[in-house]
Amino acid sequence: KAETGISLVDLDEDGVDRAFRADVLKGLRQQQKAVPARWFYDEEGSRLFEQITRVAEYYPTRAETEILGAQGAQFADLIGPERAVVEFGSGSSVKTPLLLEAIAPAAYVPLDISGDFLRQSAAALAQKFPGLPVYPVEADFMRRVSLPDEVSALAKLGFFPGSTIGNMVPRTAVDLLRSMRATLGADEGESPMLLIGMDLVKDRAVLEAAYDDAEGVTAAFNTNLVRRINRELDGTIDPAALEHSAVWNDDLARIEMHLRATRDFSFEVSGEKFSLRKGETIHTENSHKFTRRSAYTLLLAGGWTPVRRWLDEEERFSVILAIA
Ligand code: AVI
Repeated sequence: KAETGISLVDLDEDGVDRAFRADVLKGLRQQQKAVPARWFYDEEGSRLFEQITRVAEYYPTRAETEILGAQGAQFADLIGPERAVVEFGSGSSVKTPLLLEAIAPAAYVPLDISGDFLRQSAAALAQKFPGLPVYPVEADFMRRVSLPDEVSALAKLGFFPGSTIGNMVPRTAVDLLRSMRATLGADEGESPMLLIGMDLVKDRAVLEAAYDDAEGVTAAFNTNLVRRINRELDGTIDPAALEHSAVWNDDLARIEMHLRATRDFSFEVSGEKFSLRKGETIHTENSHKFTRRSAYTLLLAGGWTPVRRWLDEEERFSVILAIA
């Protein structure tokens, strides 16, 4: 990347992201074809996700923003002003300023794997909060990250909004929660805290609509993955032969997004041949939903003790403060 000369993306001699190719080929060879949801977020995918957060049926962003706006005084009370806020994923346009305004922290450290996106949002926040030291770190936060020396003496508050934890299966979510403990220095100095957004189990119809909006934005977001595979990995998948599907899996308490074949067809990706029968799917995303107990159990398994929990007026979404 231009400013650092370092990029965390590993490209081969043809400029193909090796991890993307490996994940897609491995996933397509499985009996139940699957591609990890992290590959949704190319430029177009990130733009479509932004658009999803504004569609009528997709309530999580609005509900969480409502909580962050309403509970500022309590956050300030429980968290105090002495901590460095470490955000896992770079600051979204509205949520982060609400937290920073509420607690007026000693420093802000956004972590993101995408350097460009990170620098953009760090610059925007530095402008909005002129007195606040901002130290962006380009890193994969699924592993332990070393934080800048400038914040080593400060206690930390991790911030992980959006219910992004719900896009991981429990064992990956627990690994991440443990990595966060390590990143935030759980075994040194003052115990870190974590403020995390977790979406709630609710009526199936409300959940399925949130992931299959009438405007078709979520469908476009799902199908964009196929366009990305075709473009970046020499894919020959006919997007018109796949339809968007979002179904509540009640046993596992998650919305599953799939792309379902509307006819039998064959295709290639990176020179390898695959086929789908009519009705077969490629599994593209899980979005787990939580109850109070399942959220607390997951946090405890990851080394975090819940301190307080807040809901929006309509009780659709939760924000939980926990301590290591
Ligand atoms: C980013 N993540 C929390 C979103 C979710 O709700 O699981 C991604 C998303 N997928 C479809 N719509 C939104």
